[in-house]
Amino acid sequence: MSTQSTLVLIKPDGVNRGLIGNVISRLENSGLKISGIKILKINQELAEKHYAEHIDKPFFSSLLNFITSSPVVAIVLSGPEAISKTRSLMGTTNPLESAPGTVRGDLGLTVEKNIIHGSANQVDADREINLYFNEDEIISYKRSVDDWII
Ligand code: IDP
Ligand code: MG
Repeated sequence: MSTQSTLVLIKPDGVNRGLIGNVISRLENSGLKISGIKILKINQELAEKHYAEHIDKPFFSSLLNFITSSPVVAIVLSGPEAISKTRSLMGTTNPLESAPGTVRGDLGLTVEKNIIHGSANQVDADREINLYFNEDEIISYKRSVDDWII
């Protein structure tokens, strides 16, 4: 078990549907800790960097339109195995196949508008956190409840 940090986005559909609180509750309830949080509108340049791995996919331009269409909430989430734990709380990419109890399984219906992003691995997490946050925007702190979680 290693302590990790991961980047989460509540995508434009989640923000516009009023699901920010719902999604954050799910993440917080797991015991993971919010160490950075902001609302921002992703511009074209940031979107291209964020989704660079998908540049050749047929859905790339639609994905960029979607992710830049309206604000997102960006979160740095930290804790034991935060990267894979967050991915399992999110559910699989296509909400129609995501398990009930996951963010996408409970709240989504289509593969593009799937509410949440979470970094896939350690390399992506480090890269993505750097895209959205300056060092002084990430706060390391202890909660008294941590002793009951970790
Ligand atoms: P992930 O978000 O579960 O890691 P990726 O395969 O990395 O999934 O895809 C990034 C994002 O691109 C997805 O979350 C979704 O919003 C969008 N996407 C993925 N596959 C498709 C598709 O087949 N059609 C439209 N959009 C897609
Ligand atoms: Mg991905």
